[in-house]
Parts: sequence; structure tokens; C-alpha cells
Amino acid sequence: MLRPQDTTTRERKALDGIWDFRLDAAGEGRAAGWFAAPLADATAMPVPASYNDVLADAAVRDHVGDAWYQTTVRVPRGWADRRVVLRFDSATHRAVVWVGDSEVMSHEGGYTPFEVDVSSIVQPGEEVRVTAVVNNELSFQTVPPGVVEDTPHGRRQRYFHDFFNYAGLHRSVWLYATAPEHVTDVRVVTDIRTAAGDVTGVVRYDVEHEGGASVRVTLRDADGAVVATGEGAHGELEVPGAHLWAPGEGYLYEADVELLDGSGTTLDSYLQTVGIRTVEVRGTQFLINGEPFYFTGFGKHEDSPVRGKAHDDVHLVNDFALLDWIGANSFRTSHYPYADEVYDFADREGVVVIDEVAAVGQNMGLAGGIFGGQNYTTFSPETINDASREVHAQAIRELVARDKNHPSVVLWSIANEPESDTDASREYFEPLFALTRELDPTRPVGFVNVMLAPHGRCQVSELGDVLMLNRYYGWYVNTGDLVAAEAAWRTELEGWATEGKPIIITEYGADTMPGVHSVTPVPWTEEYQVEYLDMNHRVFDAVDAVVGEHVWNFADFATSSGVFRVDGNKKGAFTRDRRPKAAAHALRRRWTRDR
Ligand code: BDP
Repeated sequence: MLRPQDTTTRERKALDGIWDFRLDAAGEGRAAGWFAAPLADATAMPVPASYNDVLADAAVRDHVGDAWYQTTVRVPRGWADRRVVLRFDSATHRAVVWVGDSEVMSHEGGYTPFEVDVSSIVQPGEEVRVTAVVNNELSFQTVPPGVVEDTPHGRRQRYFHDFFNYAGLHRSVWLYATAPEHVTDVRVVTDIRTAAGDVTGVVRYDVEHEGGASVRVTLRDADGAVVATGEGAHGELEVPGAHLWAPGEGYLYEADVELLDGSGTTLDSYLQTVGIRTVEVRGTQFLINGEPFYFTGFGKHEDSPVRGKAHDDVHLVNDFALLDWIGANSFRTSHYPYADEVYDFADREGVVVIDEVAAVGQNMGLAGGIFGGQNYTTFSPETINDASREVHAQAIRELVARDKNHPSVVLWSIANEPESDTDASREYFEPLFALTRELDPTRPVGFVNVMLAPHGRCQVSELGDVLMLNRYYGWYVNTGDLVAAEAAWRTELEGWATEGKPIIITEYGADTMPGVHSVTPVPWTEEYQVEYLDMNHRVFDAVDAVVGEHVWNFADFATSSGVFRVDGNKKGAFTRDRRPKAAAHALRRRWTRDR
């Protein structure tokens, strides 16, 4: 899906700011037509933000069900005869949207955009009311899954993942205008040809459009010089002496994709950034531009005080500055697709991304252990079933459709720590791997394996191009005993190394209270986190197939309440307000030693 842009033919207007907001725990607003009038008894709510922590009210923080958002926007006067589109960059976890009294769209899934052409119901120069009912309920048929329980004290949301179920409008909302004839999609795939030492970049493109007579593509380098042009909706551009996109060097070209009428006049112009690079798995190596790449970095979260999961440019730039400071070259968008702006920034900063769909918590074994779940069977007709898989498949489709052109994205992760040691799990995942490969044959695909399905027991790992392992030796097992942990971890990892695939350690970490110290290895201290990481690094360094280490987590983050968590998950190298723990300095020493 294309992004709202300002180009010679496109204009956009953000609807961000203070909206009217009202909880609807009883779920009466839809039938009562709350969209049809100014929202009664509304409070102020900023967009973008998770609503949960903005107001000092437990009813808001722990709300389960519908929440109503409303604003008015004046459609720019100059948009007569334009195609006007209303777009939400996300609504967590689903929404129905009205413009005036008309229902215009609905969307399932909390982390991908959705939009609709509203030209026929808005008038340039006039004000319109935009209303969205955003629902945060999780069930076995949602991604991620959860269970809403009816209790004598009201409805309670249970879920099987370890981050707070923040909800609301986390990202920007836009009105944008294009010509009626317009570009509807662009896909670019890049390649590199080397002959006699000369590097030629290859940019294959496919353009979809509505109306218009022909397509012209003009590729410019970072200085604005034209380096190649193409005619037609499909084509291949060659860039002799191409400046490659590479980790640490986010060099970007820009393709001006123009839709022309019969006389060659530009009807639409869409600007697509292009990073020329290749990604390949060969044996146990992960190659970017043919060079072995070793991932250093973190699993992250979109999480910050007060804002919750809202996108925020200040945190974006600060987090990337901290990634650079610590020597991280990559991160995983654990456990859901992040805001578009994050990938744009990764593209331009040369930071490598493992892009993950929101399938987290599909594991009742783990849910029972850590998150206090019930005795559910993970995959069954009553729990995660065929309907859930279709929702999961759609989430993958929307992820690939949105992120396919980002050079920073080098690997798709189609689930985090699902049950993967049963026939049912294998049956569930096989078609999802096939689907992802069909949608994008150019990037490797994997899923993140959990400790409960160790080497020899996992039935899903062989479907992936890479092995992604989350392991907590020395934390959840062998707690406080780093000697035993090291031995056990090494044995398991050496087992995985026999599979002949590259291994990325996608999570290893120890909860750490900043300011707590000890001279002996005591869990929760800053020293223990450092020693725990050192131990892990000794293990990784001894196994050639390991091509990456992502510490869990970049920063402390909010979770649901429970006896395992003190004010959230404390495995961050940084605190939630981004101050370094001792481990951050230790990681920096390891990850910047070759600089
Ligand atoms: C893993 C999950 C991650 C958790 C982490 C932990 O992938 O979301 O936050 O463990 O327990 O199970 O800290």
C-alpha cells in the first residue's frame, strides 16, 4: 500500500492532534449511532497515542471493548476534482470508521494501515466529521491471541504475550489527495551484477495504476542526478557503478513513478525510495550484498512512558542514536509491524530490520508457565484454528504489501515463540511459510523458536531459511548458575548448528533493576546482566553458524500485571526512559571493538 505523500500531484493533511474520546465498555455506541452526532460526554485524547496511560484512570488503562474517537477536518478547498482518501496508519486492534453518517471502512489487526476513497462523500472546502470506534479485544481468532473473560466484576482481557495490551490510534491519520488516475502500487526488487570488477545495480519495478495511458520511471541518485529512466509499468533499470545500500550506509536512490496521459502530461507522481542491495542465505551464512553479515542489536518494542505504543519522532531519532552509540547494526520489530516512519529511518540510517508479524503468544505451554494462562490446547478447532490462520495469513499479506520496498528489511519473521513441537503446529505453519515465500520470493523467511521446542523437538524450524532462537539459559532456567547455563546452552546450540542453517539468537536477556549491585552473580543486579551476556557471547563465539545476537530487550517496557514483573519487563539494556544500565556499556565495548 502506497504512503500519503506531498509530490507535484499529491497532497496530504494529517489529522493528528486532540480528538474527542469516549470509552464504551457496555458496547452500546454502535447501535445507538454515536458516529452520527458530536460525541457526547467526550474527553480529550491525543492522536497518536495509546489511550491507556494518558488519563489518570484505571477504567481507561484496563478498558476492554470499544473506544470512540472523533474529530472534524476541513477538506482543503483546492481538492476539487481530486480523489480524496482517508487513511489510518493503524488502529489497535481493529476499527470501524465513519465519515459524517456513512460507514466507510473497517479493518482487523492493530499494526498495519487501512484507507478508503471518500471523494464521493466529502466536499472540498467543507468540514466533515470523522469517527472511529477502536476495539482492543483479543480472542483465539485474532493476531495476537487472547481471551476475554466475563467476571462478576466486569470483562477482563487475558493474553499470552509479555507486553501491555496498549490500544488506540497509535499512528497518524491522514486525508490525502491524488488525481483520479493514479498509481496504486509500486514494487521494486534490486539486484547487483558484477563484471570485471564493475558493479551494476539492477532495479526491477512493477507499477500498478488506475487509469492513465502510460508509466515513466525516473531514478535519481542522492544528489538528484538522473541515473536511469524506464518506460512502461514493468521494467528493469540499470545503474552502472551503483552506490549500494549496505548496513551502516543507508544510501538511497529515489524513483519518481509517473503516470502519464495520452499526450505525455503527468497525471500522478509517486516517489519511491530505492536501496540497491541483495540478501541471500547460503549455507550457514547470511549475506547482504554477497558479504557475510553478523546481526548485533536488539529485539525492541514500540513502548514509552505515557505514549504507550504511539509513534513519536523524538523517540525514533533517540532510539536510533542509542543503537548507533552501542554499536547495534540491526533490530527485530518484536512483536508486530512498527510504524512506517521506523522503516524509513532504518532505510536512511542503514540499520537492518527483521520484520515481524503480530503473531505472538500462540503457545499455551508457555502461557501456562509464565503468563498464568488456563489449560488451553494451542491449536484446536476451539482455540487457534483455521479461521485464526486466515487472520494470520492476512496479517502477513498486509505486512509484505506495506514493507516490501524497504531495503532495511532483510528477513520476515512470521511468528514469535509459537508452539512448534506438535503435528498441529507443523500443519498450521506450513501454508504460512509457503504464502510468505509466494508474496516475496526475494527475502528469507523464518519464525522465532521458543525454549520449549529445543533442538530435536521442533517441527517447524526446518520450514525456515534461518533459525531464530530465543533462549534464557541463566535466567528462566539455571537461574543464577551461569556455569551450568553455559554448558547446557552450548550443548543445545551445537545441536542446532548441525542443521546447516544460519542461526540468529533473537532473544537472550536477564531482568535487571538499575542501581542494584552485587559482587557475586546475583540475578536482577547490573553485574549479573553483564556476566549473563558475557556467558552468552562465549557460547555464540564458539559456534560458527551463529550469525547474529539480539539482546532482549533494547529498553525496559510495560507488561500486564503479574508476579513475574516489577513495573514491567526489566530486561532492557536501557531503562524505559533510555538511560544505560551497566550492560549497555558492556555491549558497546563488544559491538564497537572493530570500529
Ligand atoms: C520471550 C518473549 C518476549 C518476552 C521475553 C521475556 O518472546 O516477548 O518479553 O521472553 O520473558 O518469551 O522477557
